[in-house]
Amino acid sequence: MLSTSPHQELEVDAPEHWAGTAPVRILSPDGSVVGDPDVGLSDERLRELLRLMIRARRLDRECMALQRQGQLTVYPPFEGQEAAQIGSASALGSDDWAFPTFRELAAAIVRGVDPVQYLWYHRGTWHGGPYDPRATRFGPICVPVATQLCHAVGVAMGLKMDGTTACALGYFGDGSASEGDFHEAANLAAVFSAPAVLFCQNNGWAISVPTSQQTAGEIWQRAEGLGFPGVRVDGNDVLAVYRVTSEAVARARRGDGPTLIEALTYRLGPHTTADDASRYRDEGDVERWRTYDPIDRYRTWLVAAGHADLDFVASCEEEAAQWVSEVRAGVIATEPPPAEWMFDWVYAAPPDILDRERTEALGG
Ligand SMILES: Cc1ncc(C[n+]2csc(CCOP(=O)(O)OP(=O)(O)O)c2C)c(N)n1
Ligand SMILES: [Mg+2]
Repeated sequence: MLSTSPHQELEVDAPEHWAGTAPVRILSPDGSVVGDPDVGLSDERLRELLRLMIRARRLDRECMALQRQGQLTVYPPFEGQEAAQIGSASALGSDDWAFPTFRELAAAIVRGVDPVQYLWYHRGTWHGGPYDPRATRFGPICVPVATQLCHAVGVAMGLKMDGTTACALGYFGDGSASEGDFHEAANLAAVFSAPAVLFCQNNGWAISVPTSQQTAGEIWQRAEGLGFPGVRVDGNDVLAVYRVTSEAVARARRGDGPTLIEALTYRLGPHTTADDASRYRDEGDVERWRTYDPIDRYRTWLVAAGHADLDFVASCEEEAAQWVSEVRAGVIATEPPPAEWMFDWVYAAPPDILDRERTEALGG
């Protein structure tokens, strides 16, 4: 039992190793093993985690380049957060839902979202619904911070009312944890025992505000006050992230309610391509976090433990390079939609000013 509420006889069933303040960790930054590495995945699925992380990083860097070349309007990079996103998204089943922020392209890849369609959002080709969220159960890209947690908890409650055993995972950041929507969603999830996983990627920053100026306490510990378990995990350790998320998903499926996960990670890049992070942070911190690289750590272990060889690693790199060049070509080939779509589907009876603008823009 991790916590009890003094007001209700609320018993919380959570894995023993969630207790304590040290983050759950299986692999050290140098790839050595400090926890049980058997997370219940076959060799093939263990290799898949590496393959996906390599793909994700290549794609993220390509997106930065595409933005600098004028092919994307703005882009929020996730470099450094690959393990947090891929470990967590890989723990979901196809019936589960995920609700992203604007920085979860790596999680989107795991869910099977078409990356070209995803990037239409950043190309400014569509107003915000580029892919069909129902097809992969991956919610729309969500910029108003923490609002997606309300969607996640609402869907989780719906999945429960429908009598399914599926759950909904909502991603959010350290900065989003200060929003009312976080508290409201978390409290509602607790009171209704919703099958929800609230997954915080504490990447050290909310644009230029460091976590130390965001909260005086620990984000994962807020769960206890709301009556459900919270757990802190090394967010750069893909195995540990997979394990705690799987456990949270299992709790949700059993009907034991929500879990708050705080994955400690780091945003190696700028907030977005519109941000110059050198104006507010020390390059030394970035260099230090590079030594905690999630991909290096996992690859080192995977090869040392005999789950993969160097040929496999090389094939992942080659395959990712090819895949990313196809995504690039798909993005560049995407033409803007017809200009009249800007005016359609807003008003049944458009006001005069919109009619005038329509005539001005389209001619005739
Ligand atoms: C409701 C709302 N307020 C402000 C913003 C502007 N904004 C965009 S991202 C961001 C910081 C988010 O930080 P965090 O939740 O830590 O996520 P990260 O960017 O680190 O992934 C802010 C304040 C917004 N998008 N939505
Ligand atoms: Mg953040």
